Amino acid sequence: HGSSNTQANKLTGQEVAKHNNAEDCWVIIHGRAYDVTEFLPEHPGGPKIILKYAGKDGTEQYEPIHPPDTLDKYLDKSKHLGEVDMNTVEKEEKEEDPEEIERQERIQRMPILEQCYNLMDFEAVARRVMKKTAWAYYSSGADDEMTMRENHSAFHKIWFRPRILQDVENIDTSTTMLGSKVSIPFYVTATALGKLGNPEGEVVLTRGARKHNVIQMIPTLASCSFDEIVDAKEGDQVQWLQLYVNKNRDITKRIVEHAESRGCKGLFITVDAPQLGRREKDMRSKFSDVGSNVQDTGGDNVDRSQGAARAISSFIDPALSWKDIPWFKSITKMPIILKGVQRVEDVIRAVSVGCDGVVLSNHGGRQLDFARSGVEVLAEVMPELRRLGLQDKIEVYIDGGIRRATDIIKALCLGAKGVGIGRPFLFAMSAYGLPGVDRAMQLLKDEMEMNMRLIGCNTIDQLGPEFVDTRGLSMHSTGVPSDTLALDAYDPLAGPREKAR
Ligand code: FMN
Repeated sequence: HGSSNTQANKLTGQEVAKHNNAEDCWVIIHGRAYDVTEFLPEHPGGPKIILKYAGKDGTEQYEPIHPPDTLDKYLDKSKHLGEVDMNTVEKEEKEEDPEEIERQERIQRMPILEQCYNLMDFEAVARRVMKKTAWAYYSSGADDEMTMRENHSAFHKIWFRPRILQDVENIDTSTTMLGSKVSIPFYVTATALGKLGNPEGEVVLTRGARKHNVIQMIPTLASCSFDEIVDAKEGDQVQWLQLYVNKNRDITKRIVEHAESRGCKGLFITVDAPQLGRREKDMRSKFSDVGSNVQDTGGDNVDRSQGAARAISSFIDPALSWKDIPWFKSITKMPIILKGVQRVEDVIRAVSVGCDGVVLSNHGGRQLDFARSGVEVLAEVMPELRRLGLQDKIEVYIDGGIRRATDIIKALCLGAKGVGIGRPFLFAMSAYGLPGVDRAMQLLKDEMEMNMRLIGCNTIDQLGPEFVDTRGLSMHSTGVPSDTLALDAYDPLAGPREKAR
């Protein structure tokens, strides 16, 4: 066999099906067969998941997790066996999965897009229409998910001190981030595996970002290839690169140089993930997905069937340290920003080693549980930077839990240059595709203009600490006791309505 197979001489499904075990394992991906026997132990996601598809077509499972150039990059050409006549491949008798049937029914009754009035609404819809595994990967946080929820609720501890009678007829929300002009100071932060939520993947976010003149940060672990995401941009649209640093620095160097040559305007090195956090929702949903017939194939000492996240991130270098920063500066002219800084000492150190920015972030609550929210750290960082006269030496961003324009405004008042938003755009994309992303961004813009007006500011540079009351910010326990009499009287706001049956 091997490369000698010509178009006319396609492999048959029966032929491939013979190679169905750990000693002799072929799989079909996108109509082509591959001999992965020797690759099994090297697969970052572990051999089990491949063995589940030994002798079969694994495309559906493979697709969202692997960028299109993966096989060419990592599997020797001699193992590419050529095209398969897909008519001869036995179709998997898919059991009618009752959960899937229910999901399809829910999709039929999905609220129309116009029923989504804020970013939380997209999340409520996505929860009901996404595949369980995809929802688990996107929505999960680490351990007890305390930090994940704190990210959002931290904003509820900051209140406004608006000013009045300011002539707020004209509002301008534009500003610059790392020197690029943007129409509103939020960016689409890096989130891995876009195709879990939408078959087109991250390019949908690229198109949404272009329409609204906001910046997109491209994840190292995108489902689309890096070049596909860059090719999807138009004109002088700005993109940044999020970098997971590989143990093999040659690979990292190639990624960075390539990103710079393709016009990326910022290098965001993720520093909060030397090991991936335990996201139990993700792990549980994956575990049930690995069929019982492959539970004891053996040969794999490390159990890597621990959810999508851990499977794809085993290359990340836990030895990354401050000592590496000068090397990054030597290989690129892009501004260098540390993503995932969590205390003021490290911001000051970032300034001293010549970083251009930091993102105060805890990875959306997916890493260290009980890490503080980005906005709380921001309130700690900015007064200290001002005291030391360093506030103009570095751009400070935050992400995590931002769902309303008031959240953005609070961060800007406290001194952030901009904010990153992750899950809301994933959920908008998963539920409604590009129109969803478009609407989510437009809703934020509308909220932003209205709320700037209501606190009495015309432009971003007018926002400052005098507009917020942050006295409650350090409180990590619950706030006021609930007024139980009021609970009965209060009508909770309802989510988007489903269409009639
Ligand atoms: N951060 C990274 O630096 N690299 C990643 O590959 C990455 N993947 C993510 C995947 C998902 C599904 C989510 C939700 C977050 C991911 N993050 C990643 C973290 C985000 O960049 C960001 O810090 C976080 O999502 C912000 O919180 P929010 O989702 O509440 O807006």
